[in-house]
Amino acid sequence: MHTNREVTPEVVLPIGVSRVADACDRAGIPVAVADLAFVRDPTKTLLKAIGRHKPALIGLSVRNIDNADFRVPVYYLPAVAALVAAAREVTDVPIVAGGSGPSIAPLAVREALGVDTVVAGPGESAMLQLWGMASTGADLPPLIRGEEGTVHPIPHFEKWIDVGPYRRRSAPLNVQSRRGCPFGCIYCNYADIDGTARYGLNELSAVVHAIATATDRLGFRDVEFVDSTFNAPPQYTQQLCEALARADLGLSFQASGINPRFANRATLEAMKTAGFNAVMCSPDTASQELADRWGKGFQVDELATLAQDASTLNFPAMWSFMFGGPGETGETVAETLGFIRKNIDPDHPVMLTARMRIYPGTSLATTAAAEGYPLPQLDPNADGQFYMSSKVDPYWLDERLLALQQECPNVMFMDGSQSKALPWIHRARALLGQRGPAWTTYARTRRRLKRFGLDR
Ligand code: B12
Ligand code: SF4
Repeated sequence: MHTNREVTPEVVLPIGVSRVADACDRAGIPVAVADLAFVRDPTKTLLKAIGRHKPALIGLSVRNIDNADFRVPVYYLPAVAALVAAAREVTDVPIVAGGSGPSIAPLAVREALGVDTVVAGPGESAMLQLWGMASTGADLPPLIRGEEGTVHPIPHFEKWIDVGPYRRRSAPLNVQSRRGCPFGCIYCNYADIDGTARYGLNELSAVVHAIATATDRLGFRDVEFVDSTFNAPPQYTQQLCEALARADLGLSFQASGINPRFANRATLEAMKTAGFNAVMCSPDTASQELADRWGKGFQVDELATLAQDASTLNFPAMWSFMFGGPGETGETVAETLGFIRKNIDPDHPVMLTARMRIYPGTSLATTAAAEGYPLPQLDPNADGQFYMSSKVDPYWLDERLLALQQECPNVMFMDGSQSKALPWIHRARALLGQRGPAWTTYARTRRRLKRFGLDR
């Protein structure tokens, strides 16, 4: 069952659950997927699906725990827990939860949802194991860790869900070419979700073939790489771009997770030639001291070159900076703000966040605990769930960020991406056949609004 109903900043095709369903299908296990993303009454849809398919095991895909946004926090798990409770009313078959949410805090999510078992990491082989146990009537363990296994770049979405509503909301087709990230930034849990910190690279020909055939079958023209880092390892990225360029599929590509360390001009050029029309880059800081301390693995001059190259190559880029992490001081805040003003193209959106969400198992959680923060909770509204450096006055910081956001039309806060207008903008863009992410027009739109005095 696909439980993610979030529609901002964009709807996302359920790649994880579709991949798990594919794995069960390949193993000869009968599967059906209930997609709750757009239904009016998710409980009703769920109960109807249970009545119709009479499952022997129910698997829930849980993507988001929360939105990691200090200003406007959203906690997603209570809605999923309500679904579990409703299912329990009509069936006593085991209920399993997997996805990035359960991978981040497996046993806490198990408790919050009231499910029997959680799968941490990749779910393909884990679900087969659980099916094996359930079929023999054995008790399922509370937690099972998924193995890395083969990365299937694009699942057979159409076998499990109706992709039409996603396409009509401008969702790109998501593809994963590699798993894992070895960088180890202090707040990051991607290695837990991917089940590995080492890169698990897919065959280039398999990735290109999957993209060519899936876009053909499903009618998507925008394709988004959901790899934890897209441009590392650099040689693989270069070869992937060359292979995409050779295939000349007439598609638009996007990628997030661009690490400035390897994003040289040649990489950007190769991406452009391949058909990339947008990238998201999260340097988080432009202070060298903090980049080192936060484990970001890049030099600030590499970041400056990347910003310049993206600008001169006219390559739409969205930047994300996070303030208030360990070691942040007034000086480092000023450094990063100065960098944004000086180096980021005024047409490229910059997303600002103040305070770091503390997820369990990260080195940030250890730092926070040593400084007296309460234990990490799933609910972002609980006290002390966002880290703030004691060397910065939070009010001063918020004022500085607000001043930048008001001064620069390309600067936004994270909650800007939760705007209620966004779903309508996505639909309009799909109707007009516009390609690429909606944020590419953010700065221009705000400049226009400012001219007419309509911008706050
Ligand atoms: C790419 C990405 C995005 C892109 C998505 C683009 C797209 N077209 O899909 C964008 C930038 C739009 C985005 C937005 C958001 N994202 Co995001 N995103 C990611 C990222 C990097 C990859 C996700 C992905 O597709 N992975 C590939 C798939 C194949 O893996 P998977 O879904 O995890 O599935 C595997 C397992 O989890 C498991 N599994 C999945 N389902 C099931 C079901 C069962 C039954 C079982 C057994 C197993 C299982 O098996 C699968 C196959 O191996 C992850 C970080 C990461 N490395 O996972 C964050 C991540 C998923 N995002 C996150 C968040 C918070 C968000 C936002 C809420 C941020 C915001 N405030 O706007 C939004 C929400 C968007 C939405 N509508 O839900 C969090 C979610 C966890 C949390 N903190 O609560 C993550 C983990 C980042 C983080 N560490 O905080 N995101
Ligand atoms: S580079 Fe990105 S994915 Fe890798 S550890 Fe850092 S934040 Fe996580």
